[in-house]
Amino acid sequence: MEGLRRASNGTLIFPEFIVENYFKERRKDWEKGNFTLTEFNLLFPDGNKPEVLTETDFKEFETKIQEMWDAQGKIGTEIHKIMQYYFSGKIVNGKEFLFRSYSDEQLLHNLSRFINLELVPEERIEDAIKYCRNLEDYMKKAYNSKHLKYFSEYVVHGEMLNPETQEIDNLIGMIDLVVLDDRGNVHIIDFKTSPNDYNIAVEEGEKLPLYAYSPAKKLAFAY
Ligand SMILES: [Mn+2]
Repeated sequence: MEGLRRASNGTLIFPEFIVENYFKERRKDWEKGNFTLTEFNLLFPDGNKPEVLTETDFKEFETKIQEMWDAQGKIGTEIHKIMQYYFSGKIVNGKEFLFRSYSDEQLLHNLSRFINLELVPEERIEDAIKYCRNLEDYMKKAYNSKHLKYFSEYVVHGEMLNPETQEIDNLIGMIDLVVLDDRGNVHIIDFKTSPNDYNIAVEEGEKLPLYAYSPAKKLAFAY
């Protein structure tokens, strides 16, 4: 798998996340004793940061952070699953679950059977359900439609010219949610999950505070 490149100079359109580079950047801060709040809570759960940090400490930090990312990735996948089931339902042993038409209570009960509750506890599933209901209402208003058709995990594929090799490459991708409105317009929705709350009240004209974004996503663009 390769990222898309600019035809003009062959550089990647989206920066690639390179773990070694990320930790090289973070290490500069750590050596000065600077940790993000997330890092501090993860690496020093008792609240005590040692005065002197060793090579062994830094290696351990990297392992712990990578373990946290793995867990967050799995949680993100479960959340995407909830959204998918909500909009498209699920067929199990020939029985169709039309989650969207259920009451909130029924929905929670039935969804919980298919979600790893150790990764996503029931309260978070409830949040996700609320989010889906709001998204549905929002889309109906925004797209000025009474009935929307949903296509989850929609696979798209096609050919493109690879500017580096001048050969035709096959591209394949998956869209989280394709929505078809009353007038036949197609809308593309991509779900994003974050361990931090994006719903922070911000004064009009003010920027979202930096801590609202995952430091890893932010730093991917810094090198
Ligand atoms: Mn997504």
